[in-house]
Amino acid sequence: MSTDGWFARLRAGLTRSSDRLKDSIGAIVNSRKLDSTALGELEDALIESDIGVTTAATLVAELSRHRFNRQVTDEEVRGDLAEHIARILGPLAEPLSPDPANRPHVVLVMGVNGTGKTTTIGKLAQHHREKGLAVVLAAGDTFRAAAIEQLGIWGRRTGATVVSGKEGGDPAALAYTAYQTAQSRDADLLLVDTAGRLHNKRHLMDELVKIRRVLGKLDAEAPHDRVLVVDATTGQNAHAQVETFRDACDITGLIVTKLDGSARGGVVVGLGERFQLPLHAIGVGEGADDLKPFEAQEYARSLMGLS
Ligand SMILES: Nc1nc2c(ncn2[C@@H]2O[C@H](COP(=O)(O)OP(=O)(O)OP(=O)(O)O)[C@@H](O)[C@H]2O)c(=O)[nH]1
Ligand SMILES: [Mg+2]
Repeated sequence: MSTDGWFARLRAGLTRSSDRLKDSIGAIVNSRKLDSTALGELEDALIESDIGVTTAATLVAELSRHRFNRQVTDEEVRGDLAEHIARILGPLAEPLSPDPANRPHVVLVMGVNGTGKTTTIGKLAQHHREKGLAVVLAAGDTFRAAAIEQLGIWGRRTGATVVSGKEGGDPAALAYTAYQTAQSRDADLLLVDTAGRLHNKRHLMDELVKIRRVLGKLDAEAPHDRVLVVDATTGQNAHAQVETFRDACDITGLIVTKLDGSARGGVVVGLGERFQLPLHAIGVGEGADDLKPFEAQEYARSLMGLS
């Protein structure tokens, strides 16, 4: 899809977030001076949009440096905020790109239940298949039979090879087999799906650590990317998820899904500023083409309802 098309889609997807911000910023600013009361109210509005307490304070401090006690329009305020947000997130925008030296390049995809892991793997498979890469998918969520079937559908749809085992099987053993399959086929990319829900969180983390350890036996650097998928609609809860997975699984980057239609699209800003992890991509729908590389300026302007 063209860049313009994507931008329009993202802007449409973030409408619920941006409308809320537009309304509240409009009501606060509405051709009055940007004094400390107005700045305080702006900070509250940013917090309510899930940007996060610390980040909202940073943004308002920046705004105050340039505009304190000046007469401003709400569009100027949104423009300034978008610029500051783009500056925070710009250095974090880093597409997921398999290193051709890795045969295969292994991406372990993690996240709590329902965030969009399996769908994201399908979208990544689609994207890399279109670029001509040989892709293998490992059905590492052995907890549910439906999860194995769901990945199988993505495999058929994208022409990726799917390696799956029995329901209840050992995911680490499955990942091991999938790696061997990928290697024997000289595949470029191995995407490993994992369960989101197990008997408890400890169990889940232990399992992920084990998958990582087993893959590391085949290639000391594998899994090369350890990606956490978070769902934007969970808002501030996403922070706790990043913290947990970072500590247990040493995650190397984030993908944020469901930015379409969420009123909590601001969460990306706070996550970026706080964790300083690469933002690989964002999900803006359920379809195969609905994953796009993260672009800071495009996102920031969409969030602020600017074209
Ligand atoms: N609107 C929207 N829906 C999405 C997006 N990504 C995933 N979904 C939907 O979210 C639901 C859950 O997606 P899955 O990919 O099954 O999530 P999962 O993390 O694999 O879930 P578990 O395996 O149960 O942990 C599905 O209905 C997806 O179609 C997105 O970017 N936007
Ligand atoms: Mg899944």
